[in-house]
Amino acid sequence: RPALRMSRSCVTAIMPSYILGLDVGTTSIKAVLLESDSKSVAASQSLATASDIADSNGIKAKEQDTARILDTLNRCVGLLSKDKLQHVCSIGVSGQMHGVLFWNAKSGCDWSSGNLSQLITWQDGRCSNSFLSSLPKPNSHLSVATGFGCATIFWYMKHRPEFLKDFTVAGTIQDYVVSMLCGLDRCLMTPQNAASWGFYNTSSGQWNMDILNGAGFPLHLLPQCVPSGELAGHTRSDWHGIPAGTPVGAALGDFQCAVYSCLSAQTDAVLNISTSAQLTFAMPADFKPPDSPQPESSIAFFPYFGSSYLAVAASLNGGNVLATFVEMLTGWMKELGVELSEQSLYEKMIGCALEQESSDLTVSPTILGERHDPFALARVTNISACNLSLGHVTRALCHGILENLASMMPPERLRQAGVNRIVGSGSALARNEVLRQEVERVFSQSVVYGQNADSAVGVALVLCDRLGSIDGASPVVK
Ligand SMILES: *[C@@H]1O[C@H](CO)[C@@H](O)[C@H](O)[C@H]1NC(C)=O
Ligand SMILES: *[C@@H]1O[C@H](CO)[C@@H](O)[C@H](O)[C@H]1NC(C)=O
Ligand SMILES: *[C@@H]1O[C@H](CO)[C@@H](O)[C@H](O)[C@H]1NC(C)=O
Ligand SMILES: *[C@@H]1O[C@H](CO)[C@@H](O)[C@H](O)[C@H]1NC(C)=O
Ligand SMILES: CC(=O)N[C@H]1CO[C@H](CO)[C@@H](O)[C@@H]1O
Repeated sequence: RPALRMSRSCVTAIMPSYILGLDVGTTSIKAVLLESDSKSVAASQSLATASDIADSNGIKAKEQDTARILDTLNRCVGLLSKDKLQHVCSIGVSGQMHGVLFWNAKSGCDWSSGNLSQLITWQDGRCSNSFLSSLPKPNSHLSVATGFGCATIFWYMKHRPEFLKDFTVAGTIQDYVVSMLCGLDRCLMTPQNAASWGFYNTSSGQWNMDILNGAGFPLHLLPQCVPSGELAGHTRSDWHGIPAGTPVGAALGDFQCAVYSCLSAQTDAVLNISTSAQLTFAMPADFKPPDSPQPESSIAFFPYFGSSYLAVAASLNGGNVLATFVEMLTGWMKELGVELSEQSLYEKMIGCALEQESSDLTVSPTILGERHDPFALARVTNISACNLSLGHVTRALCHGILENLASMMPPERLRQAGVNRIVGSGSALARNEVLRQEVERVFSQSVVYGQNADSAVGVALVLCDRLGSIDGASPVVK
């Protein structure tokens, strides 16, 4: 059983002490040092992993080279000051959810292990809809999609059973990092990551053992669950100057940690608009999720800390819609023999929309559909001869992005949940004033900017907040 108590060294140290937060993302690794008293970021490094493996079998695989990810992680931590690393008093790890990799318990406690699979990521597309519908129905409020750990394991079971024979342990990439740091001979997984694999009941905190067993699933590959916010163990040796015996938190989900980094009150919601867009808030403590998956619902409930949940409206259509619009315009201009860079076009376009305060033109911008409604593609309506300027179209496009999000998570619903403030985050919001104006127009809550959702900072904060409740339960919503 992992040690549940936090070392007191963080509290009593005379030297400033730090918490190392690591995020193993889809494209990059981020490492931050959080000063434990002030909770401020003292240092931060990030490196691209460039670890994608080409899909040579034509099975729509999305895989990453695990050795490369680990090498990048080690290089990234190595960029932090040795001086500060020696005063790290705990380590938190978050990372990309849903994905799975396999390793071997016997060789498992070794960074240079030969028996380590590639990472099959959340973007993997090998499980077709017909394959997914051949799987048993999960006893969970979350449905199973391609790229989810359990679906991927089912796929190997059916198509390449010999592959699984080489491995005794499975987990997400962030779980693997924790296993390596602590020298564990198995995988410990929090509900945040377990729920992202499918076939996990978040109410009982258990895998769907009977259902999986009935389908011949290799049960020995299921990780052992520990509560989110608990420790997985202690570092088994010195690592980049961080002393052996440093407590390590069980790995968390990147989404929950990103939210944790900027959700400072139960009455806040987090709005993130970068490539895609998400609006999230913490449900009241007594909330229980529905009894079965609700694929047609625009709101999903992800386990947070303790028995609490985040309500999430995740739209596929965010900054990417504007990027597509800019591409379309530059494409047209090129065809017309006019050269203008995307950057200057973007700036001009935003300038025009700032002058056009509103428009009767209506753009429903869902060029990618939405998960709950994949075939509802984009539409432009209410077109009149006077509403066709670039300012009108851009204004309507930005308004449409927010209207779409508000249709998925109505402002009224936020109000009922007691949310009175929206924390705005993400690159598209940061660089686009029109989008910010539309947030304030579409939602009645007050909006604050400037806090950027960051998983590495979030996971360090989780560990830090645990220090205040050394003998207490898992961290509550701050
Ligand atoms: C999960 O387990 C709980 C407690 O055993 C049960 O009440 C619930 O119906 C199960 N299923 C879901 C989807 O929560
Ligand atoms: C990997 O594990 C299998 C099964 O335990 C073993 O037969 C094989 O030798 C291992 N390979 C390496 C490179 O360690
Ligand atoms: C914000 O969106 C980006 C991509 O669109 C994602 O990587 C990041 O995790 C999101 N953060 C939150 C808090 O949802
Ligand atoms: C369509 O445009 C007209 C005039 O420009 C406006 O009066 C009307 O409210 C618009 N309809 C919608 C649904 O926006
Ligand atoms: C906001 C805006 O400028 N709306 C104009 C759209 O076009 C109609 C005529 O078709 C005008 O009356 C509106 O003022």
